[in-house]
Amino acid sequence: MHRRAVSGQPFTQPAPTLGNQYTDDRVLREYLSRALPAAVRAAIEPSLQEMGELAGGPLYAFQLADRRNEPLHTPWDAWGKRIDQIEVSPLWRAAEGLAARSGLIAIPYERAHGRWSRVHQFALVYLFTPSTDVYSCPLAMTDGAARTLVHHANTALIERALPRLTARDPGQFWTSGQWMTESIGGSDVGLSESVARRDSDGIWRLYGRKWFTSAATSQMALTLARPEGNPAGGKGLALFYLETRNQAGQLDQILVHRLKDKLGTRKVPTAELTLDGTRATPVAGLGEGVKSIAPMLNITRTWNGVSSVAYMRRAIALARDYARQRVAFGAPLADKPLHLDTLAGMQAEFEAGFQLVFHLVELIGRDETGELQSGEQALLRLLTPVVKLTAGKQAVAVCSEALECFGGAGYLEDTGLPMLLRDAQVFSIWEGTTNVLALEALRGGEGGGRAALVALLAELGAGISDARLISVVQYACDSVSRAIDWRESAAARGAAAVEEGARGYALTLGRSLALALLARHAQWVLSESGDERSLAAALRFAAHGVDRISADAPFASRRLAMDV
Ligand code: MFK
Repeated sequence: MHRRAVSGQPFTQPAPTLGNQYTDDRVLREYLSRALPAAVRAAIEPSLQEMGELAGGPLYAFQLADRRNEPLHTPWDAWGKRIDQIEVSPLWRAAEGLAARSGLIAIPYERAHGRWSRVHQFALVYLFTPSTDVYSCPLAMTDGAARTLVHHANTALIERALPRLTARDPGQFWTSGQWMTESIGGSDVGLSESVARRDSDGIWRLYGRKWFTSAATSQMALTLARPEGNPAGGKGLALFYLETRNQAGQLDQILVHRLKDKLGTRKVPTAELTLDGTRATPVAGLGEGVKSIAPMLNITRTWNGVSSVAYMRRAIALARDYARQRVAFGAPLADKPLHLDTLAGMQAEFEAGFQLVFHLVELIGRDETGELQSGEQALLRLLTPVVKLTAGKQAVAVCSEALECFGGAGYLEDTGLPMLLRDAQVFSIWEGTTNVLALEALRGGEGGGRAALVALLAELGAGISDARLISVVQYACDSVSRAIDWRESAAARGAAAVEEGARGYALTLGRSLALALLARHAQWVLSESGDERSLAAALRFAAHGVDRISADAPFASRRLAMDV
């Protein structure tokens, strides 16, 4: 409430607060009611309640108190011995134990709720992530590594590592790194220079510099290196498993040069390191490394998408609480039409992103239980990059807007708010930039992916009866048709024309599907309770526009881009 300055005491604005992040989240609760069988929902609800309470209460307080702690790299001990010790922040240490105990990795491998296990896992991750300063990064890679080992059916490595990666006992739990990026090959991984050499005793050893190894404190990593004599390019690389420490507990021929000085994700100990004969085991033969690591990328990209919607939700929850409290020009911001309009726009983007990301989560769950039809397999391949790039861009825009909702306070580090934007900026970069993923979406549409998307849109539309939502879904379908037509006409003009429009194409597919999924959800809510909030979100999201195909430019982009 508005507090006046009395007896010389200046006004102080109460900080925004959070409630139980599960019970307060209408969108999550409605989604789970619609998507899950009642028995599954009842079984998982206590875990969501508990995580929601932690995330909005003690964990959020811990996060604010931990704000200035960052990982510390100590290269040498006092006597000159190389130790490369990395100490993470107290919040991160607590997050690791909580993640293990809550089964954030275990759940989809235990699969207690069949195809719904992925929904359970990612609903928990969605609640956990915004209060744990991107501890989701090592968890994403851990999940990706577990999935990749299972995918390649490497029995020895599965027996060795899977029980650790999926442990619920924090004392047994391992995380995994995904050591892919080299300074020559961030996006173009096939350029990687690391070499794999086989000793006379038959042991593979890796040599090379890894330039961006996130969460360098993991006990194991999956990484790429080129077995000596292999050809250049991604096919000449091989996927290797390594354990970071030897039996004496020392780093196994790994030299940590420094931690990265990043814009955001500052709690994540991202290192530059050199492998100088690190023991490793091939995971899936001695070539096709890029293809072999793809299952890991697809999982980490999904974590990235879930994190994007989780950050949007957190940004809105804080801005909404503040709007109730902050009085300006004679009324709370929550009574100001223009401020409400801004919040409404953010909420619409979030609701659409949420439905999109959790649709991908459902597909993964069904893939893992062998329930996907072949067309849906192609759809999963198409949607993984599309969902990640769509949600990543939304998160940056919504978090930026949220900071503005607080005026100057949103720009002050000790409110904890700027961290939202700095961290959100990573989502469109990490795990493939928007443009690299747009190119992947072009490839992913081959083999039936586009046809499956059109079929899905038709199915979504068929279940809708509200006239307003029918026209919304029609708009989504028309936009996808236009994107597909564009792709065909661009192909006739050559590969450069297709590449030039890839981002607009991928965003159109992502936003159109998000709109249709939101419309389906809004129809369900209308029918269940008559609540019109998701309907309003769908109409608002449609008004933001989902068609991102540009009209063919009269001049080539090169002239504008390079000013030539
Ligand atoms: C909050 C949580 C955030 C998560 C945190 C995780 C932190 C992890 C830290 C990092 O490591 S970030 C670094 C992430 N780097 C990337 O994501 C790389 C981005 N670049 C790409 O994705 C490129 O498109 C790619 C490296 C894959 C291109 O390499 P190539 O050598 O040109 O491969 P190509 O020809 O596209 O694909 C080779 C094979 O793999 C093909 O199969 P075929 O040989 O049978 O034709 C592809 O179809 C297949 N493939 C590629 N991507 C795939 C895939 N298959 C399935 N899914 C995919 N995504």
